[in-house]
Amino acid sequence: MNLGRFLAGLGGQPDDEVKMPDAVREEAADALDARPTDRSRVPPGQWVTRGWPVLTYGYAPNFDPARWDLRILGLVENPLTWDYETFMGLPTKKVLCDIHCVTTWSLLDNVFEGVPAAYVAEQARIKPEATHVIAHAEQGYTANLPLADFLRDDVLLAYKHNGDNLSVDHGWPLRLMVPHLYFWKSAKWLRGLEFVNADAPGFWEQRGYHMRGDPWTEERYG
Ligand SMILES: Nc1nc2c(c(=O)[nH]1)N[C@H]1C(S)=C(S)[C@@H](COP(=O)(O)O)O[C@H]1N2
Ligand SMILES: [Mo]
Repeated sequence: MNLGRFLAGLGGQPDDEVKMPDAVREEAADALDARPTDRSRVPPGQWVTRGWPVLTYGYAPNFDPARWDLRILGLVENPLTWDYETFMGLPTKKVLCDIHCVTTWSLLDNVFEGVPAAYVAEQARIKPEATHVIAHAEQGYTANLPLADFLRDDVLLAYKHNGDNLSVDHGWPLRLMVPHLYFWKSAKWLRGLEFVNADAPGFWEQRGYHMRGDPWTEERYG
């Protein structure tokens, strides 16, 4: 959580952050950490983090808007390739959600903004035989998910978090956000969505993670 935003919420200005004596800053941070956590929002085996860790296999790729595209392919009536400018003009929405990582941290109260997955599915016109989606990211990272999970109205192709553009480490320019499943399903640096008629394990699923990954029933390993 951003201390400036926290203080602004208390009636101060974000600018106070730079002028604030250390003791005051620490007190404010302690007050923030003492906020009671609503345990009913934390799945079993998870603990709440205040910061947002980075978990990347490999390294964050370079982004060149001139070469970037997003492909919607597989079992669709209308395969699509969006360039960066066109994609950024698509309708967006904001989703308030919690993140649950299989490594046991949860980050509550995130506002992500991006293009709804359901909008993408509607534009591409999914064929009735499609049952699953494979998210394709830079450097060959993939994640599989059931079509029904993809089509939920809180799933986004996201590029903003709490009002700011995603950082490169968190997936800029685009990541999938599937808040109701463990976070490895939310592929960073998303470049394609492939609709298929059989489930097939993605990057982490091939390495032992669960094919679906529901945090509430602890679907951690397959
Ligand atoms: N392309 C790509 N997407 C990825 C990953 C990755 O290594 N590469 N890691 C996954 C895992 S295991 C997690 S927990 C989250 C971490 O996202 P964060 O670094 O923004 O916290 O991204 C997921 N998406
Ligand atoms: Mo993860």
